[in-house]
This record gives sequence, structure tokens and C-alpha cells, in this order.
Amino acid sequence: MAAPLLMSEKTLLLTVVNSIRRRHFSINLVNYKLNISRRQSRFISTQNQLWVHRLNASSFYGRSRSDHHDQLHYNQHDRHYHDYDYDHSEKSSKIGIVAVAAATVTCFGLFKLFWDGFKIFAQESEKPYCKPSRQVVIPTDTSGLKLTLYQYQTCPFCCKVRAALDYFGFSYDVIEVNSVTKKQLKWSDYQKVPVLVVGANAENKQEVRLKDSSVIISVLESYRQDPKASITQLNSYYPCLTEKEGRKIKYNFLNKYFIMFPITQDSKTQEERIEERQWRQWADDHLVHMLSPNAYRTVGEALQAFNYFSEVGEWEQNFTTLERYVVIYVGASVMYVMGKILKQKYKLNDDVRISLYEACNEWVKAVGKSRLFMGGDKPNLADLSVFGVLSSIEGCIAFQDVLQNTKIGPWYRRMKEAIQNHQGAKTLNRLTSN
Ligand SMILES: N[C@@H](CCC(=O)N[C@@H](CS)C(=O)NCC(=O)O)C(=O)O
Repeated sequence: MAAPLLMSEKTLLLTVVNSIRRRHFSINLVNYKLNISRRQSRFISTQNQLWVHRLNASSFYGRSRSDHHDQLHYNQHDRHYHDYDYDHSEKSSKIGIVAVAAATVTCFGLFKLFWDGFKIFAQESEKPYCKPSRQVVIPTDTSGLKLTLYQYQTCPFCCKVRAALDYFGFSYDVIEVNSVTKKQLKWSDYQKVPVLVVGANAENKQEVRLKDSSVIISVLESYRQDPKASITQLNSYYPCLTEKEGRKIKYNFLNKYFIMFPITQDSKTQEERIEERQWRQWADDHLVHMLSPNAYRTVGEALQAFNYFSEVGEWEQNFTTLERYVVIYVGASVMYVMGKILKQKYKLNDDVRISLYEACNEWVKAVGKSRLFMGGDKPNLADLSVFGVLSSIEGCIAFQDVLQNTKIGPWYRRMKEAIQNHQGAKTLNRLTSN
């Protein structure tokens, strides 16, 4: 990956350039350990800069706070937040050496920047045409967005995205990705699903590839709130930090539970927003971990689950017979073992069903008796996320057990109806046709 290298060079460059400018050499570069969600921050963009705005504070956090602090900003190329904390005590007489070093580093940095940028551009532009597995057409969709969802039909994260797309009445094409060969995703350096590709249009000169289910949902919701905003710009508010974990790459999308919109258009209270974010995160960080140990609890249940996935994912149409059998039998065996590992990892009850029931009851309690949905009379993004995650195991034995042993049924059925009828589409049409 080019980004970490680029980052260190840019950091070095900035450090040297700033040191020359200020004629100070002792610079203490402090990596900001910024936990956006904990700070409950809002980002407001100005071109390539994101200003960090604390909801509870009256001033922009990102503005120059003193002579000793540069403003906190996010630059598109950095992929890191930095605060430059200058120590003004030391002065140097070695300006010449530093100037030569700076020039060398600058040249090298610029060359690398250009080269890496070119490689990324070349790599990203190679997406071949892929025939959609199916098309969802909502006649009332006036958003003007051409959406293509790369997905696994029963991946909980993809189900979350579909729940949001369907509820809000977006039309979209679906490309079912082969989970073994991933040939439909060969063009992408990000090898996970879902990926939502937004085609080029008047506002978006180039197509935009949205990664991560929560980012996708937040971008779509931000767009719904402010249909004049470009998707490219909205996507830039969710920068991705990558980290190598052995051979794996870990992706961390900042702000992914935050909606970016003009303050004046927000009809929710701060408490409602916080609650919505918390439960969206809960769906990703807690509820989702209940699924595999429960769906693949026994070899029989694992096979039943994979046959169900094959049916709803239309694997017969999308994969060759051999591929399908490999995925079903190998997949079921692997996931049976994985289920046991995940049970340990997430410290689930010995009887994994108990943990699943507890999670569902926790959600029912959070919604409470006085509201139809967590969002009140209509679902909010937390409702859609929890529903999406649970719906991924709808055809599994575990889900039937959940309906029989918890009180989640009525809420789940209300959600299903609201989504099937695209009840959120009214809002979409009203917002986007203005
Ligand atoms: N945080 C991501 C997680 C996505 C994810 O882990 N997706 C799984 C499928 S459920 C995946 O693509 N795993 C990689 C693979 O199948 O190779 C999101 O919310 O979209």
C-alpha cells in the first residue's frame, strides 16, 4: 500500500519545511490520538480541509489555538491527523544543510507523491463492466444516483446497506461477488464487501467507490439531508486509516457513524443523534458477533445455513456448480470451526443462543414500549442497521429460535414492512426533488 510510505515522507517534508520557515529545529511531532466519536465531533469541510467542530464547544476546535499550535487539519493525502507542537527554545546555525536536505526530500517526496498517485489512479480506473446479478428499480427514485452494490447476499454488512437503500427507495444494481474467487472485485484494492459504486453524474465528475457499510449508509443519509452535496465530497469526510495486522490490512474509517449536513437541516435532538450512533456501532461491534457462532452452531446448522445462502444468493445462477458445492461444503465446515473460535474470542455464553437472545432483548429494551422504532414513528439508521444485521440470518434455525424466545418479533416485522414498502422514499423524494 502506498499510503503509509507517503505519509511518513510527507510528515518529514512538512517537518523540514516548517522548520525552515520558522527557523527552529526542535520540533516535537505529536500524533494526534483522535477518537472522533468519543469527542462527539462534527466535521465541516472547506475544500480539502476538515475542521473539527465540537458539538459542545462554541468555537472550532481546529482553529489556531495559540502561536504554538498549528491548526488541526485533515489533508486528503495525509491519512493522519497531526498536531505540530513547536518548541521554540532552540535555534540553529545549520540552515544551509537543512535547505539542501529539504530540497532533496522535497524532490523525492514530490516524485513519490506523483508516482503513487498515478499508480492509484491507474489501479482504480481498471474496473471492467460486470453484468448486474439483479436490478432494484424504484420508480419514485428521483435522486439521479446510479448505484451499484457489490455484495454477498447474506453478509450482514451488505444486508444493512440493502435495508437502507430499500427503505429510502434508492434504485440500484446488485453485483453478487463470488466469495471464493472474488473475480468481480479484482479491480479494487479493498477486498471486502459491501462496496457501493456511485456512477458519474453532473455533480460527481468521476464515479465514487464507497467502502464500508457504515460509511455507505452515512454518505447516503448525508446526501439525503443535503442533495446538493456531491458524493465525492461527502465521501471525503470519512477518511480511511489502514493498518497492517500480519498479512491482513485493517481498515478504520473515521467518522463512520456521523452524518454530515448543514446544521439548519437537522431535525433530531443531540440525544437522539447520540443514541442512533451508539446503536449503529452496537450493531457492528456486538450484535454482528453473535451471528456466526449461532448460525453455524452445529455441522447440520452450518450446512442448512449455507444451503439457505445459496438459495437467496442465487448461487445457482451466479456460480458454476463446482464453485457452488465448494462454497457450500467447504464454507460450512470452515464456518463451523470459525463459529467455535469466534465464540471464544467474543466470550459468548457456552450456549451461544443465550448470548444472541440477550443481545436481541437488549435492543428491544432500548427501543422501549413507547416507540414503534428507535427512531420514533419511523425507523432511524440504528433500526435499519440492527434489522439489516439480523436479517442476514433470517432463514437460519437460529433466527427462528430468536423469534420464539425473545420479544423482538413485532419490531422486526414492522421494520420488514417499512423496508419492503420503501416507506423512507417519501422523505427522499421530498428532499431530492426540491
Ligand atoms: N466494516 C466492514 C466489514 C465488511 C466485511 O467484513 N465484510 C466481509 C463479508 S461479511 C468481507 O468482505 N470479508 C472479506 C472476505 O470475504 O474475504 C463493513 O461494515 O462493511
